[in-house]
Amino acid sequence: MFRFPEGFVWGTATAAYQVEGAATEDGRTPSIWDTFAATPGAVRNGDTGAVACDHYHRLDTDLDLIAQLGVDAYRFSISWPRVMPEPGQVNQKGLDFYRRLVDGLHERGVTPFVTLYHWDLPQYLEDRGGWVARETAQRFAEYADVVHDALADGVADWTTLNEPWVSAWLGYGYGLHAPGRAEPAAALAATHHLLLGHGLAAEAIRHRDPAARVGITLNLSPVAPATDDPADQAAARRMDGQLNRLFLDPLRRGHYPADVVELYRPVSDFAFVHDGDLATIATPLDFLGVNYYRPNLAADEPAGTDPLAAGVRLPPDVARTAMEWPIQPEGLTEMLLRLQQEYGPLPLYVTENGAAFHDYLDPAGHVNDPQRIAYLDAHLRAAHVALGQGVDLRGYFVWSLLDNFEWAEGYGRRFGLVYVEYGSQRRVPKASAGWYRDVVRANGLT
Ligand code: IFM
Repeated sequence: MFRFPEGFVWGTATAAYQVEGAATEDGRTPSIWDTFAATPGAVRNGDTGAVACDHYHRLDTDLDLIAQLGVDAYRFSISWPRVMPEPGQVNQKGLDFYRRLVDGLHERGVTPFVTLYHWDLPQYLEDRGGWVARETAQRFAEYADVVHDALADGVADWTTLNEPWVSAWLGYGYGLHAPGRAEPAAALAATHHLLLGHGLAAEAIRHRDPAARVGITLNLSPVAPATDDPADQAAARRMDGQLNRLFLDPLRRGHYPADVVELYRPVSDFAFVHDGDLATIATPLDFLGVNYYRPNLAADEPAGTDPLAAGVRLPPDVARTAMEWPIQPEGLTEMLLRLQQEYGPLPLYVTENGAAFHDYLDPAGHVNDPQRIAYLDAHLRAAHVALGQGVDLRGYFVWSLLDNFEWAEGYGRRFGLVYVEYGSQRRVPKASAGWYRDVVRANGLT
């Protein structure tokens, strides 16, 4: 029996733009994702988050689905342009939605875990430079203050940012996510201002509420060289630097990794780093959230899209998800152990883990998803191995509660425990939902 410790938090998660819809209702203004999704060719199939899972109008149904899973906690994000639709303006109707969400969770015995930023920057801030502009970090702290003020009596666990690597590098470095810029120098400045925003927001929340638990969630993934060739080994070090250490080192050690700074010197003078910033960024964390999906294999690729970093290779002969991501649960054990050894001691949560597969509703009205059950089962065992080796892992959240808008991949990639039939908005819990409910009830796997 793979039992988890007493008090281990079992959860599931979503993010505002991926599920809410109601993009123009009750005062919400566009985020960078509304703009990006409206750009021809940016999102597969021209999909947008305008309706998504219509969660904004189906809150009670979705709260009941969460309750049926029997989870302890639900991780969701707040839509910044719903809460602050114009510079300096607070939208009470937007806050009211999250109040109902927090209250509805408590009524069902579920603890809310709030993420303040899951990629939906107000477009009015992007128009002033977005995360490349230092001002955005300050605006983020003000927004954190507003949300905290409205929800603090119902929320103890606050995550500032979700996956700042994705915001900075997919959004500003490679142009694959909103706002669609492809300039490494912009990605570096965005990285710094996101981390600064995290630090300022954490300080703002703690100033108001010393008992608040404040953390950040990173997408972390071990990187191995594709071959023994020293060039590939160097590429793996570069990729690990950009993906993992560029975020972990400033947050946990108060400095950027020297090799990554050297790597990017030709494109940036790092003048955006001001005195005192790194002390703010390294403000103590109450927890670190880890989003784990896959490991990476790096190959030297001087002529690739990111010649300064490395090319990604897929390991041969390894099963993959519908995202083409290789399935390697040992990577989760490896990452959790590394965090404990190199960056600990620190309470950790797996704030996201899950997989997309080609799910479909069968004629009997069921969604049978044995591959997802196998994926989650294997990753929970991998997390359990890390626990057994002393890692301070406090909880695990399945991504995601619902099938939803998978960013540049649109609705074609289904990560949910619950199937969403988008035309009718009917929800059908998949076989994995029943499996997860049993795991939570037993507090482990047999
Ligand atoms: O859907 C995303 C989520 O928004 C952030 N982490 C990864 C998930 C799957 O790609």
